[in-house]
Amino acid sequence: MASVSRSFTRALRTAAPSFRAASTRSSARFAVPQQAFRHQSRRGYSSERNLPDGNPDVMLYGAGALLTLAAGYGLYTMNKEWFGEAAKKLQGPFVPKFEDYQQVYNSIAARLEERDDYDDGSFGPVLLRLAWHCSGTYDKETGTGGSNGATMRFTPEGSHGANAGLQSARDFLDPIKEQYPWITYSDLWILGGVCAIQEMQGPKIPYRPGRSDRDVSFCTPDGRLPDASKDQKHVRAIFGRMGFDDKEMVALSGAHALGRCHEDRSGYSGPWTFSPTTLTNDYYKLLLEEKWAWKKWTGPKQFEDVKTKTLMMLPTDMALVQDKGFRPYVEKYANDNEAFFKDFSDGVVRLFELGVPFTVAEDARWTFKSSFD
Ligand code: DDH
Repeated sequence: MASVSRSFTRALRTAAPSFRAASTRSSARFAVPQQAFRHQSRRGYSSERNLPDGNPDVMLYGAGALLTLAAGYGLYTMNKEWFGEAAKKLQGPFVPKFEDYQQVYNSIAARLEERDDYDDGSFGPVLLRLAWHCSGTYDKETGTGGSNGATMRFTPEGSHGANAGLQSARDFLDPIKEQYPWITYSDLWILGGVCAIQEMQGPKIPYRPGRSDRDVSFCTPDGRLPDASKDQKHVRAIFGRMGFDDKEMVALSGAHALGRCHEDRSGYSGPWTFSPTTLTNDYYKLLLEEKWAWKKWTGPKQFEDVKTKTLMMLPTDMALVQDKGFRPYVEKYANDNEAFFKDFSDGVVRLFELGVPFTVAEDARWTFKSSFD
Protein backbone atom coordinates (compact mmCIF):
# COMPACT_ATOMS: atom_id res chain seq x y z
CA MET A 1 0.00 0.00 0.00
CA ALA A 2 2.83 2.37 0.93
CA SER A 3 4.39 1.97 -2.49
CA VAL A 4 1.03 2.66 -4.15
CA SER A 5 0.68 5.91 -2.15
CA ARG A 6 4.20 6.90 -3.00
CA SER A 7 3.65 6.51 -6.73
CA PHE A 8 0.43 8.49 -6.45
CA THR A 9 2.18 11.35 -4.58
CA ARG A 10 4.97 11.29 -7.12
CA ALA A 11 2.46 11.54 -9.92
CA LEU A 12 0.90 14.57 -8.28
CA ARG A 13 4.22 16.22 -7.82
CA THR A 14 5.11 15.84 -11.44
CA ALA A 15 1.68 17.01 -12.60
CA ALA A 16 1.70 19.61 -15.36
CA PRO A 17 2.45 23.09 -14.05
CA SER A 18 -0.78 24.41 -15.52
CA PHE A 19 -2.71 22.00 -13.33
CA ARG A 20 -0.80 23.10 -10.27
CA ALA A 21 -1.31 26.77 -11.05
CA ALA A 22 -5.00 26.27 -11.61
CA SER A 23 -5.65 24.94 -8.16
CA THR A 24 -7.05 27.66 -5.92
CA ARG A 25 -5.82 28.57 -2.47
CA SER A 26 -7.73 27.09 0.36
CA SER A 27 -9.74 29.41 2.57
CA ALA A 28 -8.53 30.30 6.04
CA ARG A 29 -11.30 28.18 7.46
CA PHE A 30 -9.45 25.03 6.35
CA ALA A 31 -6.00 26.31 7.04
CA VAL A 32 -5.58 24.87 10.50
CA PRO A 33 -6.76 21.32 9.86
CA GLN A 34 -4.77 21.33 6.65
CA GLN A 35 -1.64 22.24 8.54
CA ALA A 36 -2.24 19.60 11.13
CA PHE A 37 -2.92 17.03 8.46
CA ARG A 38 0.16 17.97 6.53
CA HIS A 39 2.22 17.71 9.64
CA GLN A 40 0.92 14.27 10.47
CA SER A 41 1.29 13.17 6.93
CA ARG A 42 4.89 14.17 6.80
CA ARG A 43 5.59 12.44 10.03
CA GLY A 44 4.11 9.28 8.69
CA TYR A 45 6.12 9.24 5.49
CA SER A 46 9.56 10.31 6.64
CA SER A 47 11.18 9.28 3.40
CA GLU A 48 9.23 12.02 1.62
CA ARG A 49 10.32 14.95 3.75
CA ASN A 50 12.46 16.62 1.14
CA LEU A 51 9.70 17.33 -1.27
CA PRO A 52 10.47 19.73 -4.05
CA ASP A 53 8.40 22.90 -4.08
CA GLY A 54 4.85 22.38 -5.21
CA ASN A 55 1.44 23.80 -4.56
CA PRO A 56 0.68 22.75 -0.95
CA ASP A 57 -3.06 22.62 -1.62
CA VAL A 58 -2.65 20.18 -4.41
CA MET A 59 -0.45 18.12 -2.17
CA LEU A 60 -3.09 18.20 0.52
CA TYR A 61 -5.91 17.11 -1.77
CA GLY A 62 -3.64 14.42 -3.10
CA ALA A 63 -2.95 13.13 0.36
CA GLY A 64 -6.66 13.20 1.20
CA ALA A 65 -7.51 11.27 -1.93
CA LEU A 66 -4.74 8.86 -1.13
CA LEU A 67 -6.04 8.21 2.32
CA THR A 68 -9.55 7.63 1.06
CA LEU A 69 -8.21 5.28 -1.58
CA ALA A 70 -6.12 3.47 0.98
CA ALA A 71 -9.03 3.10 3.39
CA GLY A 72 -11.29 1.87 0.60
CA TYR A 73 -8.73 -0.56 -0.70
CA GLY A 74 -8.07 -1.85 2.81
CA LEU A 75 -11.75 -2.38 3.48
CA TYR A 76 -12.21 -4.02 0.10
CA THR A 77 -9.36 -6.48 0.55
CA MET A 78 -10.48 -7.21 4.11
CA ASN A 79 -14.01 -8.05 3.10
CA LYS A 80 -14.65 -8.55 -0.58
CA GLU A 81 -17.82 -10.52 0.15
CA TRP A 82 -19.30 -7.64 2.10
CA PHE A 83 -18.73 -5.38 -0.88
CA GLY A 84 -20.45 -7.94 -3.13
CA GLU A 85 -23.37 -8.12 -0.76
CA ALA A 86 -23.59 -4.35 -0.49
CA ALA A 87 -23.62 -4.09 -4.27
CA LYS A 88 -26.36 -6.71 -4.44
CA LYS A 89 -28.42 -4.81 -1.86
CA LEU A 90 -28.11 -1.69 -3.92
CA GLN A 91 -29.48 -3.61 -6.92
CA GLY A 92 -32.39 -4.98 -4.83
CA PRO A 93 -33.40 -8.64 -4.42
CA PHE A 94 -32.55 -11.02 -7.27
CA VAL A 95 -35.63 -11.52 -9.40
CA PRO A 96 -35.03 -14.44 -11.77
CA LYS A 97 -36.19 -13.89 -15.32
CA PHE A 98 -37.01 -16.13 -18.24
CA GLU A 99 -33.30 -16.46 -19.15
CA ASP A 100 -32.50 -17.66 -15.63
CA TYR A 101 -35.12 -20.41 -15.81
CA GLN A 102 -33.98 -21.29 -19.32
CA GLN A 103 -30.51 -21.79 -17.85
CA VAL A 104 -31.90 -24.18 -15.26
CA TYR A 105 -33.77 -25.98 -18.04
CA ASN A 106 -30.54 -26.26 -20.04
CA SER A 107 -28.64 -27.65 -17.07
CA ILE A 108 -31.28 -30.35 -16.54
CA ALA A 109 -31.38 -31.16 -20.26
CA ALA A 110 -27.60 -31.47 -20.43
CA ARG A 111 -27.64 -34.16 -17.73
CA LEU A 112 -30.67 -36.24 -18.72
CA GLU A 113 -28.63 -38.86 -20.53
CA GLU A 114 -25.49 -38.68 -18.42
CA ARG A 115 -25.76 -42.30 -17.26
CA ASP A 116 -26.02 -45.03 -19.86
CA ASP A 117 -26.64 -47.61 -17.16
CA TYR A 118 -29.78 -45.88 -15.85
CA ASP A 119 -32.87 -47.65 -17.21
CA ASP A 120 -33.23 -46.93 -20.93
CA GLY A 121 -30.49 -44.29 -20.84
CA SER A 122 -32.50 -41.25 -19.74
CA PHE A 123 -33.72 -39.76 -16.47
CA GLY A 124 -36.52 -38.10 -18.45
CA PRO A 125 -39.30 -40.60 -17.59
CA VAL A 126 -38.64 -40.61 -13.86
CA LEU A 127 -38.41 -36.80 -13.78
CA LEU A 128 -41.81 -36.62 -15.45
CA ARG A 129 -43.20 -39.07 -12.93
CA LEU A 130 -41.88 -36.93 -10.06
CA ALA A 131 -43.57 -33.81 -11.48
CA TRP A 132 -46.85 -35.69 -11.99
CA HIS A 133 -46.85 -37.25 -8.52
CA CYS A 134 -46.31 -33.82 -6.90
CA SER A 135 -49.22 -32.41 -8.87
CA GLY A 136 -51.52 -35.42 -8.75
CA THR A 137 -52.21 -35.11 -5.02
CA TYR A 138 -54.47 -32.12 -5.66
CA ASP A 139 -57.99 -32.14 -4.30
CA LYS A 140 -60.26 -29.54 -5.83
CA GLU A 141 -62.75 -29.62 -2.93
CA THR A 142 -60.26 -28.68 -0.22
CA GLY A 143 -57.67 -26.99 -2.43
CA THR A 144 -55.01 -29.15 -0.75
CA GLY A 145 -52.13 -30.96 -2.44
CA GLY A 146 -50.64 -30.13 -5.82
CA SER A 147 -47.16 -29.13 -6.84
CA ASN A 148 -46.96 -26.10 -4.55
CA GLY A 149 -44.83 -27.11 -1.59
CA ALA A 150 -42.62 -29.99 -2.77
CA THR A 151 -43.84 -31.87 0.29
CA MET A 152 -42.53 -35.16 -1.10
CA ARG A 153 -39.21 -34.08 0.46
CA PHE A 154 -40.66 -35.24 3.79
CA THR A 155 -40.95 -38.79 5.01
CA PRO A 156 -44.69 -39.31 5.19
CA GLU A 157 -45.24 -38.38 1.53
CA GLY A 158 -41.86 -39.49 0.19
CA SER A 159 -42.45 -42.97 1.54
CA HIS A 160 -46.00 -43.39 0.19
CA GLY A 161 -46.08 -46.60 -1.87
CA ALA A 162 -46.98 -44.73 -5.08
CA ASN A 163 -43.82 -42.63 -4.76
CA ALA A 164 -41.42 -45.58 -4.56
CA GLY A 165 -38.39 -44.94 -6.75
CA LEU A 166 -38.87 -41.20 -7.05
CA GLN A 167 -35.90 -40.62 -4.77
CA SER A 168 -33.74 -41.14 -7.85
CA ALA A 169 -35.46 -38.18 -9.56
CA ARG A 170 -35.09 -36.00 -6.48
CA ASP A 171 -31.41 -36.98 -6.15
CA PHE A 172 -30.90 -36.16 -9.82
CA LEU A 173 -32.27 -32.64 -9.30
CA ASP A 174 -30.43 -31.88 -6.05
CA PRO A 175 -27.18 -30.69 -7.68
CA ILE A 176 -29.25 -28.43 -9.95
CA LYS A 177 -30.87 -26.92 -6.86
CA GLU A 178 -27.38 -26.33 -5.43
CA GLN A 179 -26.30 -24.69 -8.66
CA TYR A 180 -29.35 -22.39 -8.72
CA PRO A 181 -30.28 -21.88 -5.03
CA TRP A 182 -32.83 -19.20 -5.90
CA ILE A 183 -35.27 -21.66 -7.47
CA THR A 184 -37.72 -23.42 -5.12
CA TYR A 185 -37.80 -27.22 -5.05
CA SER A 186 -41.41 -27.10 -6.15
CA ASP A 187 -40.69 -24.92 -9.19
CA LEU A 188 -37.60 -27.00 -9.97
CA TRP A 189 -39.37 -30.37 -9.84
CA ILE A 190 -42.05 -29.13 -12.22
CA LEU A 191 -39.45 -27.58 -14.51
CA GLY A 192 -37.80 -31.01 -14.51
CA GLY A 193 -41.04 -32.49 -15.84
CA VAL A 194 -41.39 -29.80 -18.49
CA CYS A 195 -37.79 -30.33 -19.58
CA ALA A 196 -38.22 -34.11 -19.64
CA ILE A 197 -41.25 -33.93 -21.96
CA GLN A 198 -39.67 -31.47 -24.36
CA GLU A 199 -36.30 -33.25 -24.42
CA MET A 200 -38.01 -36.57 -25.13
CA GLN A 201 -39.41 -34.91 -28.26
CA GLY A 202 -42.82 -34.20 -26.83
CA PRO A 203 -44.82 -30.99 -27.29
CA LYS A 204 -43.94 -27.65 -25.74
CA ILE A 205 -45.16 -27.32 -22.16
CA PRO A 206 -45.61 -23.63 -21.24
CA TYR A 207 -44.48 -22.91 -17.69
CA ARG A 208 -45.01 -20.38 -14.93
CA PRO A 209 -42.87 -20.21 -11.77
CA GLY A 210 -44.47 -19.21 -8.48
CA ARG A 211 -44.47 -22.31 -6.29
CA SER A 212 -43.06 -22.04 -2.79
CA ASP A 213 -41.67 -24.79 -0.61
CA ARG A 214 -43.81 -25.69 2.37
CA ASP A 215 -43.25 -27.60 5.55
CA VAL A 216 -44.13 -31.16 6.52
CA SER A 217 -47.60 -30.17 7.75
CA PHE A 218 -48.68 -29.74 4.12
CA CYS A 219 -47.99 -33.40 3.22
CA THR A 220 -51.08 -35.01 1.73
CA PRO A 221 -52.51 -38.28 3.08
CA ASP A 222 -51.61 -41.54 1.34
CA GLY A 223 -54.02 -42.77 -1.33
CA ARG A 224 -54.45 -39.69 -3.52
CA LEU A 225 -52.53 -41.15 -6.47
CA PRO A 226 -53.98 -43.86 -8.72
CA ASP A 227 -53.73 -47.55 -7.90
CA ALA A 228 -52.74 -49.45 -11.06
CA SER A 229 -54.59 -52.61 -10.05
CA LYS A 230 -58.00 -50.88 -10.24
CA ASP A 231 -60.57 -50.14 -12.98
CA GLN A 232 -62.08 -47.15 -14.81
CA LYS A 233 -64.26 -46.20 -11.83
CA HIS A 234 -61.12 -45.65 -9.80
CA VAL A 235 -59.39 -43.73 -12.61
CA ARG A 236 -62.40 -41.38 -12.85
CA ALA A 237 -62.55 -40.94 -9.08
CA ILE A 238 -58.87 -40.05 -8.78
CA PHE A 239 -58.65 -37.71 -11.77
CA GLY A 240 -62.14 -36.34 -11.15
CA ARG A 241 -60.96 -35.26 -7.68
CA MET A 242 -58.28 -33.18 -9.45
CA GLY A 243 -60.94 -31.71 -11.77
CA PHE A 244 -60.18 -33.57 -15.03
CA ASP A 245 -62.68 -34.91 -17.58
CA ASP A 246 -62.54 -38.13 -19.65
CA LYS A 247 -60.66 -36.58 -22.55
CA GLU A 248 -57.99 -35.18 -20.24
CA MET A 249 -57.63 -38.48 -18.40
CA VAL A 250 -56.94 -40.33 -21.64
CA ALA A 251 -54.59 -37.62 -22.93
CA LEU A 252 -52.57 -37.59 -19.71
CA SER A 253 -52.29 -41.38 -19.72
CA GLY A 254 -50.31 -41.10 -22.98
CA ALA A 255 -47.31 -40.34 -20.75
CA HIS A 256 -47.00 -44.12 -20.47
CA ALA A 257 -45.38 -44.09 -23.90
CA LEU A 258 -42.40 -43.19 -21.71
CA GLY A 259 -40.42 -45.10 -19.14
CA ARG A 260 -41.08 -48.44 -17.57
CA CYS A 261 -42.29 -50.27 -14.49
CA HIS A 262 -39.72 -51.56 -12.02
CA GLU A 263 -40.24 -54.61 -9.86
CA ASP A 264 -38.33 -53.03 -7.00
CA ARG A 265 -40.52 -49.91 -7.11
CA SER A 266 -44.14 -50.62 -8.01
CA GLY A 267 -43.80 -54.39 -8.33
CA TYR A 268 -44.84 -54.22 -12.01
CA SER A 269 -42.34 -54.89 -14.76
CA GLY A 270 -41.46 -53.63 -18.23
CA PRO A 271 -42.02 -50.74 -20.65
CA TRP A 272 -45.26 -49.83 -22.43
CA THR A 273 -43.63 -49.08 -25.81
CA PHE A 274 -40.56 -49.91 -27.85
CA SER A 275 -39.26 -46.33 -27.59
CA PRO A 276 -39.51 -45.46 -23.88
CA THR A 277 -37.43 -42.29 -24.13
CA THR A 278 -39.34 -40.67 -27.01
CA LEU A 279 -42.85 -39.34 -26.59
CA THR A 280 -45.18 -40.55 -29.34
CA ASN A 281 -48.80 -41.74 -29.59
CA ASP A 282 -47.52 -45.35 -29.67
CA TYR A 283 -49.14 -46.07 -26.30
CA TYR A 284 -52.60 -45.70 -27.89
CA LYS A 285 -51.62 -47.53 -31.05
CA LEU A 286 -50.25 -50.48 -29.13
CA LEU A 287 -53.27 -50.56 -26.82
CA LEU A 288 -55.53 -50.94 -29.86
CA GLU A 289 -53.38 -52.94 -32.26
CA GLU A 290 -51.61 -55.49 -30.11
CA LYS A 291 -53.11 -58.57 -28.53
CA TRP A 292 -52.80 -58.40 -24.77
CA ALA A 293 -52.97 -61.26 -22.28
CA TRP A 294 -52.42 -61.60 -18.54
CA LYS A 295 -48.75 -62.08 -17.82
CA LYS A 296 -48.04 -65.43 -16.24
CA TRP A 297 -45.91 -64.68 -13.23
CA THR A 298 -46.04 -64.35 -9.48
CA GLY A 299 -45.97 -60.53 -9.54
CA PRO A 300 -49.01 -58.22 -9.51
CA LYS A 301 -51.59 -58.75 -12.27
CA GLN A 302 -50.46 -57.03 -15.47
CA PHE A 303 -50.83 -57.52 -19.21
CA GLU A 304 -48.14 -58.42 -21.71
CA ASP A 305 -48.21 -58.28 -25.51
CA VAL A 306 -48.77 -61.73 -26.96
CA LYS A 307 -46.38 -61.23 -29.88
CA THR A 308 -43.12 -60.23 -28.19
CA LYS A 309 -43.91 -60.60 -24.47
CA THR A 310 -41.67 -57.59 -23.88
CA LEU A 311 -44.27 -54.86 -23.47
CA MET A 312 -46.75 -54.36 -20.66
CA MET A 313 -50.03 -52.68 -19.77
CA LEU A 314 -51.42 -52.04 -16.31
CA PRO A 315 -55.03 -52.90 -15.51
CA THR A 316 -55.75 -49.12 -15.42
CA ASP A 317 -54.21 -48.76 -18.92
CA MET A 318 -56.43 -51.51 -20.25
CA ALA A 319 -59.46 -49.78 -18.69
CA LEU A 320 -59.03 -47.02 -21.29
CA VAL A 321 -59.94 -49.35 -24.15
CA GLN A 322 -62.54 -51.26 -22.18
CA ASP A 323 -64.53 -48.20 -21.13
CA LYS A 324 -67.04 -46.72 -23.62
CA GLY A 325 -66.36 -43.16 -22.51
CA PHE A 326 -62.57 -43.42 -22.72
CA ARG A 327 -62.17 -45.52 -25.87
CA PRO A 328 -63.06 -42.85 -28.49
CA TYR A 329 -60.20 -40.70 -27.21
CA VAL A 330 -57.79 -43.64 -27.36
CA GLU A 331 -58.81 -44.10 -31.03
CA LYS A 332 -58.51 -40.41 -31.76
CA TYR A 333 -54.99 -40.14 -30.33
CA ALA A 334 -53.87 -43.39 -31.97
CA ASN A 335 -54.79 -41.85 -35.35
CA ASP A 336 -53.62 -38.33 -34.75
CA ASN A 337 -50.35 -37.62 -33.02
CA GLU A 338 -50.86 -33.87 -33.36
CA ALA A 339 -54.20 -34.03 -31.55
CA PHE A 340 -52.52 -36.11 -28.84
CA PHE A 341 -49.67 -33.60 -28.45
CA LYS A 342 -52.09 -30.69 -28.25
CA ASP A 343 -54.35 -32.28 -25.61
CA PHE A 344 -51.42 -33.77 -23.72
CA SER A 345 -49.73 -30.38 -23.49
CA ASP A 346 -52.94 -28.66 -22.35
CA GLY A 347 -53.58 -31.39 -19.78
CA VAL A 348 -50.05 -31.36 -18.40
CA VAL A 349 -49.98 -27.57 -18.09
CA ARG A 350 -53.20 -27.75 -16.07
CA LEU A 351 -51.93 -30.70 -14.00
CA PHE A 352 -48.65 -28.97 -13.13
CA GLU A 353 -50.47 -25.82 -12.03
CA LEU A 354 -53.14 -27.36 -9.81
CA GLY A 355 -53.42 -25.53 -6.49
CA VAL A 356 -50.59 -23.08 -7.20
CA PRO A 357 -51.30 -19.49 -6.12
CA PHE A 358 -49.65 -17.78 -9.10
CA THR A 359 -49.13 -14.05 -9.10
CA VAL A 360 -48.63 -13.86 -12.87
CA ALA A 361 -51.38 -14.37 -15.43
CA GLU A 362 -51.81 -17.44 -17.65
CA ASP A 363 -50.76 -15.48 -20.73
CA ALA A 364 -47.43 -14.75 -19.05
CA ARG A 365 -46.35 -18.41 -19.26
CA TRP A 366 -42.94 -19.06 -20.77
CA THR A 367 -41.99 -21.60 -23.40
CA PHE A 368 -38.47 -22.91 -23.07
CA LYS A 369 -36.19 -23.65 -25.97
CA SER A 370 -35.38 -27.32 -26.21
CA SER A 371 -32.25 -28.99 -27.58
CA PHE A 372 -34.17 -29.57 -30.81
CA ASP A 373 -34.97 -25.90 -31.47
FE1 DDH B 1 -47.79 -43.60 -14.48
N1 DDH B 1 -47.05 -45.27 -13.61
N2 DDH B 1 -49.63 -44.03 -13.81
N3 DDH B 1 -48.46 -41.85 -15.24
N4 DDH B 1 -45.92 -43.15 -15.04
C1 DDH B 1 -45.77 -45.75 -13.65
C2 DDH B 1 -44.72 -45.20 -14.33
C3 DDH B 1 -44.82 -43.98 -15.00
C4 DDH B 1 -49.99 -45.14 -13.11
C5 DDH B 1 -49.13 -46.08 -12.56
C6 DDH B 1 -47.78 -46.16 -12.85
C7 DDH B 1 -49.75 -41.41 -15.21
C8 DDH B 1 -50.85 -42.17 -14.82
C9 DDH B 1 -50.78 -43.36 -14.17
C10 DDH B 1 -45.56 -42.03 -15.74
C11 DDH B 1 -46.33 -40.91 -15.98
C12 DDH B 1 -47.70 -40.83 -15.73
C13 DDH B 1 -45.67 -46.95 -12.88
C14 DDH B 1 -44.41 -47.76 -12.69
C15 DDH B 1 -46.91 -47.19 -12.39
C16 DDH B 1 -47.31 -48.38 -11.54
C17 DDH B 1 -43.53 -47.16 -11.58
C18 DDH B 1 -42.26 -47.92 -11.38
O1 DDH B 1 -42.32 -49.14 -11.15
O2 DDH B 1 -41.19 -47.31 -11.45
C19 DDH B 1 -51.43 -45.20 -13.00
C20 DDH B 1 -52.18 -46.27 -12.27
C21 DDH B 1 -51.91 -44.12 -13.69
C22 DDH B 1 -53.33 -43.79 -13.93
O3 DDH B 1 -53.62 -42.85 -14.71
C23 DDH B 1 -54.35 -44.48 -13.50
C24 DDH B 1 -49.81 -40.05 -15.65
C25 DDH B 1 -51.11 -39.22 -15.72
C26 DDH B 1 -48.55 -39.69 -15.97
C27 DDH B 1 -48.04 -38.35 -16.45
O4 DDH B 1 -46.89 -38.13 -16.50
C28 DDH B 1 -48.96 -37.30 -16.85
C29 DDH B 1 -44.19 -42.18 -16.21
C30 DDH B 1 -43.43 -41.18 -17.07
C31 DDH B 1 -43.73 -43.40 -15.74
C32 DDH B 1 -42.36 -44.04 -15.98
C33 DDH B 1 -41.45 -43.79 -14.80
C34 DDH B 1 -40.09 -44.42 -14.94
O5 DDH B 1 -39.37 -44.40 -13.95
O6 DDH B 1 -39.75 -44.90 -16.02
